[in-house]
Amino acid sequence: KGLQGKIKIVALDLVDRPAWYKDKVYPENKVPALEHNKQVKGESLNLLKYIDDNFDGPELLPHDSAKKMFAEELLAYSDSFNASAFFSCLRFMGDVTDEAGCRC
Ligand SMILES: N[C@@H](CCC(=O)N[C@@H](CS)C(=O)NCC(=O)O)C(=O)O
Repeated sequence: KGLQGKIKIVALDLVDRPAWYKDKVYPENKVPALEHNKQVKGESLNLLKYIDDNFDGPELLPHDSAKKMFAEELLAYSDSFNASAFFSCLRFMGDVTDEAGCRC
């Protein structure tokens, strides 16, 4: 989208998240989040829509409704995958393959 000069990216270590992120930026304590016009917003899909609505440049989401639905399904799936599998695997909390519907 060409926003490198307009949006400053702040990388976080999710395994060792700094307290200021939850306390002062995004109480949900997840990434991504975007601070714009003194407001902090989260949720990847909402952020894609927000960025498309508020910044110039190529659209991040497709206009075609079938493709848009696919993008929403993909993000919903990646949410459940991340929640149940990815982070659990990282923390070695046991077998989560049934919950995630996959082998990791
Ligand atoms: N529904 C949220 C999910 C965000 C999310 O789960 N982010 C992960 C990283 S991909 C995270 O911050 N996980 C930290 C945690 O769950 O403790 C979105 O789509 O933005």
